[in-house]
Amino acid sequence: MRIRLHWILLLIFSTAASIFLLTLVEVRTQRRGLGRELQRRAEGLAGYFQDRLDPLMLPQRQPALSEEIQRLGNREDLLGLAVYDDQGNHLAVTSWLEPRLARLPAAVVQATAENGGRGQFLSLDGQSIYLFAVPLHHGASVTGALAMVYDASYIQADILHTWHSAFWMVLVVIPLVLLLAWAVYRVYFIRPLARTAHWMRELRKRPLAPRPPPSPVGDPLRPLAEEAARLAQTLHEARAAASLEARLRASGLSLWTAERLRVHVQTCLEDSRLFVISNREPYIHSATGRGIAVSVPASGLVTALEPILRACDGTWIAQGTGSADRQTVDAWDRLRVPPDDPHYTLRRVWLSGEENEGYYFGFANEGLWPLCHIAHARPLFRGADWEHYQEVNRKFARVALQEMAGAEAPCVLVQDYHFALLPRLIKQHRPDARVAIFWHIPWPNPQAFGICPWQRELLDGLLGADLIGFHIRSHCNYFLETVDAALESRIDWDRSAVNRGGQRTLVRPYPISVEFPEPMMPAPTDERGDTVERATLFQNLGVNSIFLGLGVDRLDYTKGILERLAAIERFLEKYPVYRQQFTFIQIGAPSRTRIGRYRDLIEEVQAEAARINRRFQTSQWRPIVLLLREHSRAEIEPYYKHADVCLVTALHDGMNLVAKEFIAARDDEQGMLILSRFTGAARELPEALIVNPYDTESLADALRQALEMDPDERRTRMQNLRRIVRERNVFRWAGSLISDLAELRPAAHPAGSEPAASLSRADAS
Ligand code: ADQ
Repeated sequence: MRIRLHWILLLIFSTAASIFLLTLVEVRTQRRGLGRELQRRAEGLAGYFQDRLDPLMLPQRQPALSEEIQRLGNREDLLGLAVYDDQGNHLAVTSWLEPRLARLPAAVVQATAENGGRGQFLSLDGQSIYLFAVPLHHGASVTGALAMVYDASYIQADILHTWHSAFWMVLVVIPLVLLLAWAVYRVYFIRPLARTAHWMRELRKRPLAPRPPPSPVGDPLRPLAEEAARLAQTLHEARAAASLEARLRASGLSLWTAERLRVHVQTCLEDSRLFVISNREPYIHSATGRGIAVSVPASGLVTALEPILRACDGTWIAQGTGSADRQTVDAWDRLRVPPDDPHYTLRRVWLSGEENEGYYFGFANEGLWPLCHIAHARPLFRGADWEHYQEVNRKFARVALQEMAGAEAPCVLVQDYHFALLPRLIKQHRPDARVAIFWHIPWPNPQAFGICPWQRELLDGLLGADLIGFHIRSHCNYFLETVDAALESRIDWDRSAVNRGGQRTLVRPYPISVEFPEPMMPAPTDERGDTVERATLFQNLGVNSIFLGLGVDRLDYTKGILERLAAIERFLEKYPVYRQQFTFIQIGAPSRTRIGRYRDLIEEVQAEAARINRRFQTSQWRPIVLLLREHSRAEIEPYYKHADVCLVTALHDGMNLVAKEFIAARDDEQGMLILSRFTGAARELPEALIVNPYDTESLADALRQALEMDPDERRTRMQNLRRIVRERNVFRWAGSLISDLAELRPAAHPAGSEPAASLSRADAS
C-alpha cells in the first residue's frame, strides 16, 4: 500500500499552517510585552520630567524650556523629547527629533485632551520608534504635552528573529512529522493488516483455525479485527460442522450435532413458533467501567437450547438480572440475540427484590430444592414465599401469553422447578399450545414429596403440561407414584402418562448431557489462548505434587463436598505413601449465598480443608487446594484435562454435568471418574467407579483404586465412557425433547381466549 501524495501534502500543509498560527500568536504576545516594557520605562521618567517642565510652560520662559528640553533629552535611552502647547504647536524639541517629527502625533493629542499618559508606535524616516506623551500643567489646567521618543527598532528585530526561528522549525518539524506518521502508519495499519492477511490465508489453507493476531486495546483496527475474528469463527464452525457431518456419514455413525439438531427442529416444528421459559437468561448485560459487557452464564442450557431457538427464530423468556439489562432492551423488553449474530428473541421479565427473595431464594431454593434432594437438609415452606412463587409464575405466564399472541399452535418449553405452576397457567388460556416442562432436579419418592403443604397445587400446575421430562426413569416413576398418591387421576403405567380431567400428560426421561468436542475443534486454552501444562497448574498454585484429584461444583450442600474431603483425609491416613504426592483441587463456585445454609457450607468447606491441610501439609505441598470462585469454561478445561481422578460425590443429583464434562474433555483417554451412585449420571456411566459418598472408607479406597488402576483398564473404561457421552450428547437431549413435543396433538385454539383475563395484573412487567 502506498501513501498517496495528497496525504503527504496535507500533512505538510497542516504542519506549516499550525506553526504559522502559533508563531503569529507568539509574535503578538512578544510585541505587547515589549511595548508594555517601554511604556513602564517612560512612565517612570515622565513624573520627573513633568516636575521639571511644568513651571517652564509660560510664554516668558520659552528659552529656559528649550534649554531644559535639550538637557533632559540628552539621555542614552531616549531618541528625543518634544514639548507642545495645548493647541499642538511645537514649543521645544531636541535636535535629532526636530527634522523628523513633522506631524502632530496622535498620542500627544490624546494626552492633552484626556489629561493622561498615552503611547504609540510610529515609524520615523523608516526607523521604528515608541512615543509616550504626558500632559504638562500650569496649576490644575493642562497647558500642553511632553512627547518622549524611544528607539523601538529592537522590537522589530526580535519579531523578525521569531519568524526566522519559525521558518527553521517548519523545515525541521515537517520531516519529523512525516517520519512519525510513516512509523504510526506502519505499526498500526500496515503490520496489523499484513498479519491479518497472513492469518486469513492460513485460515483458508488449514482445517484448524489459528488464533487471530492479537489487537491491543486502543488499536484503531480493533473493531475490524474483532469482526474478522467473528467471521473466521463462524467460518470455522461451519467448516467443522460440515466436516463432522461428512465424517459421521462416512463412518455410518448417527450422532447428534448442532447442525443436525437445527435441521431436525425445522422439520419437526414446521411453522410452529417455539417459546422457551427459564429463570436464568442466556445473555446477561452488565455495566462495566468501559461500557456494557455481555456474558453467557456458565450452564449447558444455552448450548443445548440455542440451536433450537436459532433454527426456528424462537423466543426465550427469562428473568433480566444484569446491571445493564434494562438499557439493552426495546420498549417491549425484548432484544435480539446472540448479540453478535442475532437469530432469536430474548424477552426479559423484571422481578422486584422482594419477589426474587420469596420466589427464587425462598420457595424454589429453600423449599423445593431440599424437598427434591434427599440430602438431609430440612425444606422451609413459608406462606409468604409460596405467595411470591405463585405470583411470579403468574407474571411469567402473562408475559408468555403476550408473546404467544397470534402464534398458531405454539410449542412451549418450560425449564425447571422455578415454574411448576406455569404449564397449567399457560394451558388454561392456550389449550392449543404444546407445553412441556423439563425438571432438572431429582423427583423424590411420594412420602418425601408429600411433606410439602402445597404438593397438590404443584402437581396440578405440572400436569397442565402435555409432556414432563426428567433425567432418568426412576424420577419419572416417583413422579407418577406421587400423582397417584396425591391426586384423583388415572395413571397409564404402560405408556408412562397421567390422564386427568380430560387431559393427558406424558412423563418421559431425557438424560441431559454436554456438548462433545470433536477432534477438529480447537484445543482447550486458557484465557490468553495458551494451552496449559499440568506442571504449570501445580506451579501456579504453589504446590509440588504428582497426582492431581479434582472436584468442580457449585458450592451446594447436595454436592457432597464435605464427604469428599473426609474421604481424602481418610485416604491420606490409610495410604501414607500418597502424602506429598497427591493434591486435590476443589473448584467451587459460590452459589445462592443469600441463603444461610449456603454461606455456612462455604465456611465449613474452608474450615475442613484448612484442618486437613494443617494435619498433613509440608513446606512444599498441601493435600487440598480450594479455588472458590466462578471459573470460566476455559479456566476449568485444563484441570479436567490433567486430573488423574475427578470426584463427583453428590448426595443426590438430577444428572450432574461435571461428570460428563470431565469425560468429554479427556481426549487422551486417561483419568478416572469417581461417581456417586446417587447422581442421574451414574445410570448412564457404569464404567466410572461408582461409590456411596456417605461411605468414607470405600470412597478412600476408590481413590486409591483410581490412581493405581492398570493403564489398559483405565483407557478401556474411559473409551467406553466417552463413547456413551459422545452418543448421548446435549443435542440428542434437545432433539428428543423437541421431537416428542412436536408430535403432541394439542386441542384447537379457542377463539378469544387470550390474553389471560384471570392472570391479568394490568401489565406484565
Ligand atoms: P447443577 O446443580 O448446577 O445443575 P451440574 O449438573 O453439576 O449441577 O452443573 C454444574 C455446572 O456448573 C457445570 O457445567 C460446571 O462446569 C459448572 N461449574 C461448576 N463449578 C463451577 C465454577 N467454579 N465456575 C464455573 N462453573 C462451574 C442442575 C441439576 C443437575 C443437572 C443440571 C442440568 O442440579 O443435576 O445435571 O441442572 O440439568
